[in-house]
Amino acid sequence: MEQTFAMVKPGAVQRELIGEIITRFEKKGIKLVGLKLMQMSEELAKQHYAEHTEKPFFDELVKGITAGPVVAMVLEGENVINIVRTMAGATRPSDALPGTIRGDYVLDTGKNVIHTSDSKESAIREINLFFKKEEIINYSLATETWIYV
Ligand code: DAT
Ligand code: MG
Repeated sequence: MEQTFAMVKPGAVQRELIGEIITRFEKKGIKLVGLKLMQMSEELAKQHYAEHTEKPFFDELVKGITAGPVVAMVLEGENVINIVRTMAGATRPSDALPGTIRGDYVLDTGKNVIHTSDSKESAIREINLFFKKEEIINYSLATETWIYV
């Protein structure tokens, strides 16, 4: 089964949106297989956002993601990489549709409440960056037979 990485950013923790965001994934039928509240170091932030090193907003990005605790998670389900990304909504607030997390809670690109992996390669890289193997739990949910054909 496919896995992806998602993170409730510091602003969303401060706005008390952790439950709201996780609830959306649970209601969709996506399984949480890894979950932790943590304070990211500057080093981890730079690694996580390595693809953006040369961008003009990179320093602001690192500062923002380390400004307070985040909630990191590994989510599992069919096509979960694309589905979670779609549920998060577009990067640009004016493109983020209502019903998506960003569409419902974001006005500024720099305070966009959630991170989600954008590809299979990113998902693997990010899961390994944030979670040890033993922190990812393999288990069944009784509801799975009602979620999958
Ligand atoms: P996403 O988080 O949708 O994958 P991204 O990978 O292009 O978006 O950028 C990472 C984060 O950087 C994004 O969540 C918010 C910030 N960001 C992106 N573009 C920005 C911009 N033009 N100005 C300020 N921050 C930006
Ligand atoms: Mg991205």
